[in-house]
Amino acid sequence: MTTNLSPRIVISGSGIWTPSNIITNDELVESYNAYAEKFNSVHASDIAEGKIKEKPLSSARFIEKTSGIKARYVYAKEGILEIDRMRPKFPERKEEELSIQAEIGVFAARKAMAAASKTAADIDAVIVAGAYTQRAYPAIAIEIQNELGIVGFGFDMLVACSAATFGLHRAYDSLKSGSAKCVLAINPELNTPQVNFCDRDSHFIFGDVATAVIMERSETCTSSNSYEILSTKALTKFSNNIRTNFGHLSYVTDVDPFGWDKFFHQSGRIVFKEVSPMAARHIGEHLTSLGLKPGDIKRFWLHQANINMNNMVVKQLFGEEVDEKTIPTILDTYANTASAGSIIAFHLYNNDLKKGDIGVICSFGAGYSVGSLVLRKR
Ligand code: CO8
Repeated sequence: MTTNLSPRIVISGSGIWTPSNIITNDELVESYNAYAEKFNSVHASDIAEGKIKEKPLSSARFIEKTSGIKARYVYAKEGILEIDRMRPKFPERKEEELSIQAEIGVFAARKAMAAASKTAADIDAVIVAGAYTQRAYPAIAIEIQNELGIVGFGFDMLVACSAATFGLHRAYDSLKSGSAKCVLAINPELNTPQVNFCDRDSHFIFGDVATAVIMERSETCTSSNSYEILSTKALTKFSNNIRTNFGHLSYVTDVDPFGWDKFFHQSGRIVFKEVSPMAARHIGEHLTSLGLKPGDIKRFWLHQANINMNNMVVKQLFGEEVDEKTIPTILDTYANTASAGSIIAFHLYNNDLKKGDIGVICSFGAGYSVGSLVLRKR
């Protein structure tokens, strides 16, 4: 854990790029159910003989009740709702063209730079942090750095749902140590290509988005809306309960590179039960280390995987439920956007805080991983 030694480090701007395509629960369930019914009819005899399992039907009501998700933004709607495809269709880009992830990252980055009143010349480090990058190298961060004309260094890092907070931790450490003077941290979360839209248990969970944050030393900050970072704290504990086996080794292990285990899969109920107390304990300990109590916190910008999970985390922290304003949700419109969720919540719900108000950004998910930052409005 790091504490508030000088120099002071601030978040001076954030930005978000939201895809223009929306898929509602009703649309998603209608196409999944048509797919499942066709599958069951085509495989009727194998199902009757017990050779394969019948595909169960999905329900929009179940999705909203158990997760809080009503719709999701997606990079490409085409393909997801086609029952003979069941995956998005993206155009292939040439090597000379800007890659898709770099492009959406740049959209969000430009907004964060404008919010922080920064030009490329002010920034000297770019961190791309997310659940996936579309290739191993060259790093998406270096491509974005080139596109924006930033002189310095850039790198990619993957920590699933905690990538954004862990990326901000790296930005904070770089600024504290002096290895960077202004960091652009970006989360270009393209999740729908890793969703198994044929799986009832997970077909509804994810959406696409890109978020970005500018972090710098307080003496260079000219933003009218900035937050001092009082402290950062990270924790990981290995678990197979949220996993993807997609990767470059599939080529040499002679397995189907797109088999079911190569997509996002999880034991959702177990994750819910194990990660909620882990996150509550983490936040509680972080606050205690700063001499703070949950009641001192004006806003919790929590990871957005499940509204019931967030209510549970806060109930465990406070010992009672708190009002929606204290824990804003964006799940209804964005669904789970992997690491970007807590940053979307921060971006959309921080303007009303007053000088001196304290807030907590906290993510939790695969790994397992939990990452938090305690912020004070300047
Ligand atoms: N429609 C109707 N019924 C359904 C559906 C559906 N779509 N899905 C499941 N059911 C059924 C189940 O089969 C089960 O039936 P039965 O009781 O007969 O066995 C019943 O409904 C209850 O199922 P669950 O116990 O699974 O339901 P839950 O109440 O637990 O809700 C959730 C399921 C919503 C998935 C919930 O468990 C949850 O949100 N858990 C937390 C998970 C979480 O936070 N995971 C983090 C994942 S994100 C992350 O770490 C980043 C990964 C990287 C990004 C990946 C991008 C692709």
